[in-house]
Amino acid sequence: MAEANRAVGRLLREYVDLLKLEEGSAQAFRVRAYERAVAAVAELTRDVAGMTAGELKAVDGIGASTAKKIREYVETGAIADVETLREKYPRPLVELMQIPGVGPKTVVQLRRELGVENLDDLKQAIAEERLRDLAGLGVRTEEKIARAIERLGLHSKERRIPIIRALPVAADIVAALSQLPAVRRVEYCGSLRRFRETIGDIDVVVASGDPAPVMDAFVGLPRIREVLGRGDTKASVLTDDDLQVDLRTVAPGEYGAAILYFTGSKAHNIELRQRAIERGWILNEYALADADSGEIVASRTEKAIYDALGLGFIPPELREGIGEIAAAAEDRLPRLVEERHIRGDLHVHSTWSGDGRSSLADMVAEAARRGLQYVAMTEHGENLAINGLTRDEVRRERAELDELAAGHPDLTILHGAELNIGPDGGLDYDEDFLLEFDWCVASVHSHFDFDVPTQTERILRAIASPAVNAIGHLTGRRIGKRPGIELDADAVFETAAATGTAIEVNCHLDRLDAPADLLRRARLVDGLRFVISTDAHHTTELSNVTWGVRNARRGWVERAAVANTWTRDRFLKWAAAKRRT
Ligand code: DGT
Ligand code: CA
Ligand code: CA
Ligand code: ZN
Repeated sequence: MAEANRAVGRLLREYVDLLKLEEGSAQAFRVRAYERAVAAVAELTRDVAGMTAGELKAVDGIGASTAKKIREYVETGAIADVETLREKYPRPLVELMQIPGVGPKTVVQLRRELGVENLDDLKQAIAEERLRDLAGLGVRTEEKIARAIERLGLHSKERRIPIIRALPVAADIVAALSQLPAVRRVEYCGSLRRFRETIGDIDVVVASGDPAPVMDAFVGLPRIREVLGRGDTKASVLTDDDLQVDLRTVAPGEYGAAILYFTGSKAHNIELRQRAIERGWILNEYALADADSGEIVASRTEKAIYDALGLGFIPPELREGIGEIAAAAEDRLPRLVEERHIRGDLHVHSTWSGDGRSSLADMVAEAARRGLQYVAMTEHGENLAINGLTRDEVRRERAELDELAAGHPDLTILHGAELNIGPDGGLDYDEDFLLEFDWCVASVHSHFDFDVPTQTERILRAIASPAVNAIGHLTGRRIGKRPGIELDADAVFETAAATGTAIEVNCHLDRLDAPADLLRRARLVDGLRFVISTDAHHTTELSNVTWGVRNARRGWVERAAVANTWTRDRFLKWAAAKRRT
């Protein structure tokens, strides 16, 4: 996506949040209008920087005032209305809206009546039991908010950024630096390269024989708000949306040692260094070298260093110091899934669903264009208000799919559904109707607050249905925004394995669900299968498979356990087997 589109998208998203506070409601007309504009900009294939106001206005979802703001950004690098509201509503106040149960109206009320300006103020007000006396809140709400703060792990001191915010910024920086003639290699490292779901700061490493122009270019990148520090080979900056980026420039011959060191994790590095010491070597960010003579053993590539230490290459997603080094030493690292292994996508929406944004024909064509061998179209079930399909609509979609299939002889199209797991584990439609589908995903879309036994029970009941092939986005979390449901994951995995029900790895960057830590437990369960599915609502989202694969890798999931790496025949036979039980 063009740099300007990304920047405009971010500013408009920020504007939406600010407007919510200004209007005191998330449903206000202006808020809705700009939300549509954000979605429209995200889907634009043209660079907004080259579009006239007239062309912008012609885009579905972009009105006259948005078009004007976009032009303003392109011409001046800022949007005055956003700046004005930023003054009025500082970021710590805006961020309170991330807490489930705290909407714009509540934030405004907390500020007006209790002087709450940030998370610390809010925590203190809760500690003093002052929320319960506010109109419309009460003890229950106060407790709910306290619990949400706790479960989200919102600590004001150690602020972590959801990966969905950090990754595009890092990708832009890497792309910009890679254009420079002085740059030989460049990569983002740190927790982002390990694919942690939240990021403290972004670490970028460059190989260059001539660091000065690289440093100049880095601190001069667009959207840098502040230069925190700058030396000959090191610099730290703050971006305009408050992300810290550290850059380190090294000689090309040290690049492997540098990216190894800056990828971490710290625990992984410490174990590696210990292994080096046992061999009479030292390992640092410059090289693996002999402790006495200083002679370099390896430094140019990570692989050379791992090889010298008697380990195979350890993929970054595994480098957490949780047994991966011992596993590598004994040659029993998991055989991880890779994007090129993926042959099918088993969770895809179209405009038949209320929240789908590309037509059925377009989604199927894109799946074919991407070279998939099988795809399941899984619109929402009828119990999901607004977005779900009636029985009649299901049948009409099936007819349309039958017609589309003729145009795509190399793609097997499954007619599926994404069912809603009800509060008691009930599903949409009825069992006979469900068994007419080729494939069903069942997901939790409501009642996130149940206790562990109730939550677990409802999912086990869904798994018991012969129509349910996979459990979608297992915890329902939105990283940094909504904590997942609490459940007995091991019981779910055991039952899923026993019944031939897959656990989905949802590819949305703000979901990455099931989370990697649960996947590490799941992968130990005999016979449990996974599907890595995009849950795409637009053609562009089919490419999100990259993120699901990286999350599965972080969860130590083996390729062999991922059902949509299998050949079409094997997959179809397996999927059909459960539906016959
Ligand atoms: P973050 O930024 O909190 O999400 O996590 P990281 O892992 O990106 O940590 P960061 O940015 O503090 O440092 C980047 C990498 O540099 C880290 O993963 C390992 C390496 N590193 C930093 N400090 C130390 C240290 O004191 N000892 C060792 N062995 N490595 C370190
Ligand atoms: Ca970092
Ligand atoms: Ca750092
Ligand atoms: Zn879905």
